[in-house]
Amino acid sequence: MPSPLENAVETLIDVFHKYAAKDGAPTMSRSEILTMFQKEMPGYVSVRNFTLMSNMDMNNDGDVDFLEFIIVFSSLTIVCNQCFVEHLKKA
Ligand SMILES: [Ca+2]
Repeated sequence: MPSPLENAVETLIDVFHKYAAKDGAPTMSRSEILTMFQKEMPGYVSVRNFTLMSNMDMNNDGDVDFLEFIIVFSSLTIVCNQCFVEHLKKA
């Protein structure tokens, strides 16, 4: 049985390929990214995330590959951890 951390890694891979596969390419288009955020992260869909989304395509080739996807979600995890730590300090 996979551990929670193993599940987290597998989930990132599964989610990327679930949405990247919609148009048959191994990358995510802008519309696939938007659909992913709306379906997988409805609590995170905001102006900030749309800005984040527009920055996901780091090499400006029009699509988001797996490396770009992982870099963004690593950054998002760092920000969420900072919020979590600040919340713990106030508690
Ligand atoms: Ca790209």
